[in-house]
Amino acid sequence: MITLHHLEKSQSIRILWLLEELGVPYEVKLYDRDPQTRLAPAEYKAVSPLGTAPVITEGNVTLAETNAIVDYILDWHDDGRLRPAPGTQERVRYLFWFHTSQGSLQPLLTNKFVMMAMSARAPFLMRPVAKAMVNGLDQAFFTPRLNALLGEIEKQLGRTKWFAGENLTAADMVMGYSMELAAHRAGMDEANFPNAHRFLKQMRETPSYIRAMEKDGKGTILL
Ligand SMILES: N[C@@H](CCC(=O)N[C@@H](CS)C(=O)NCC(=O)O)C(=O)O
Repeated sequence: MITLHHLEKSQSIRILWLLEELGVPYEVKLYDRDPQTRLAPAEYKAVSPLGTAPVITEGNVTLAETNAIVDYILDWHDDGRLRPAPGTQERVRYLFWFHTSQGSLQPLLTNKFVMMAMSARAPFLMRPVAKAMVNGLDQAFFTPRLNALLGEIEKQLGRTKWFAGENLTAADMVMGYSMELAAHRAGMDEANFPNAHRFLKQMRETPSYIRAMEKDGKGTILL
């Protein structure tokens, strides 16, 4: 049986949602973040070589990396709904958004926040310099790339109910967490991104997502 090692307020919520949606038997082990560092605790880091969330274990398999875990679970438990068939337009959109989430959107968001936090924590006298460097990088790199991506998200969700088409797929499950983050921390507000916010509402009202949030038990997925 799959065990999901679930770190609070982390990308691991996507795997909890996937398992709930598929209705397969699984076990969940809950871990809180270290209160000082806000990173995963030592017992979590001991589970996999990378020490990052999410991680699953099953028999002699230990697997990290969100999208690898999604594909592993779907390889065993795919009921034909969550990965559209090859050769369809849904499949093309699915591939793009499934990989865009972890290949572009999430790294842009994570790196931007790490840079911001770094400049805020710089020693007092260095802070103006650190802030100027981070702002320069943000304007030149993070903001233009993020804006282009958020614009594409908004257009896609103006055309289709979910990312790949009219039905929920695993692309929505991985995009969902990054979308919450973008809405709360990267200026993806409702006035300018109404389709993205319709998606978020629809996600939060999906029964399997509600069950995943109940299992998580923290009431929020954001740090
Ligand atoms: N690309 C990795 C990123 C994993 C990652 O950075 N997870 C964060 C949680 S959102 C984490 O483990 N943070 C705690 C830590 O680094 O100790 C994935 O998709 O699994």
